[in-house]
Amino acid sequence: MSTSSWPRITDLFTTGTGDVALMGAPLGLGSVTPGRCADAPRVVRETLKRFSTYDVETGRELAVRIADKGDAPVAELMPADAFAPVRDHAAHCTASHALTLVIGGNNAVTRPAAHGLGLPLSQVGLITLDAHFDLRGTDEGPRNGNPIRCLLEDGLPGRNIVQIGLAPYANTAAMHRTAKEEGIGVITISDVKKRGIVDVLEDAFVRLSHCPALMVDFDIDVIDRAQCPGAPGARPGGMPVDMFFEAARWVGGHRKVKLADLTEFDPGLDVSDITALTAGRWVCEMLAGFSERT
Ligand SMILES: [Mn+2]
Repeated sequence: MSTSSWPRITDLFTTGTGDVALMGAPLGLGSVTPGRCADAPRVVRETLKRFSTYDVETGRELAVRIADKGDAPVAELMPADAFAPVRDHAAHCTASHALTLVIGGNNAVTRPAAHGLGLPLSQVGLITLDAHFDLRGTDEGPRNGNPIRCLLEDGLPGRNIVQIGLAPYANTAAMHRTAKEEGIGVITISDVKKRGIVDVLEDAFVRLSHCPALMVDFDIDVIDRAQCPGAPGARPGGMPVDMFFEAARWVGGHRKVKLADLTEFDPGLDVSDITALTAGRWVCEMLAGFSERT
């Protein structure tokens, strides 16, 4: 199949000015469960060759130009040392693009990515789709289990945060208490399944209406493990993958969203490319949402 007869998402990549910036943050060290999250940006770019630009559901052809801004040089670094490189790489992207997609890396990339918006944290709203609060202690420095705690300590107000998809028996009572005390919005996975993701996201955007800029952390472990084997933290009973895609398209469509990250994809755990193809489709859905921005 030639490029011309089967246009691929990768054909939308440009070395010139793009509408959307894509960057990798191959941070693999500092995970609660050691693994190969650092390989994810490479695998996602490779997998994007398997996606066409045509959405048969809407009859629309994607025509967004994607500026591939390469990877932040963090593959061998611990999260503390990766902070400045990821922040600066993200800042370079967000300064000249309406939307930046950050392919992690473990969830420790979310903290520097938030700083990469280049705004005071008081003006930043953060939505997480994640099975976990990520409020572990910071005694041993930043890790993939504590980016939200780190951001609170950095000065991100709890009322600027909404966490969606929290899983039972995957978090502690102390974390839940902290989230409530800090004013974080908490929506469990069963709440999302009952209400639907768009209803939940609409509420989250109202709650964060005081924030001029939003970022969304898509921790892929929010997805049901059977549909997402390549994420160490994913559990049975998680979010249906269709709901994850619906969320990506909806979020991508909103002007206030300046950055979205996809974290915790570990290609070393993947089965039959399920998670790689999920990550690739996430990029497509973010782009489709972006295309519909008004
Ligand atoms: Mn997480």
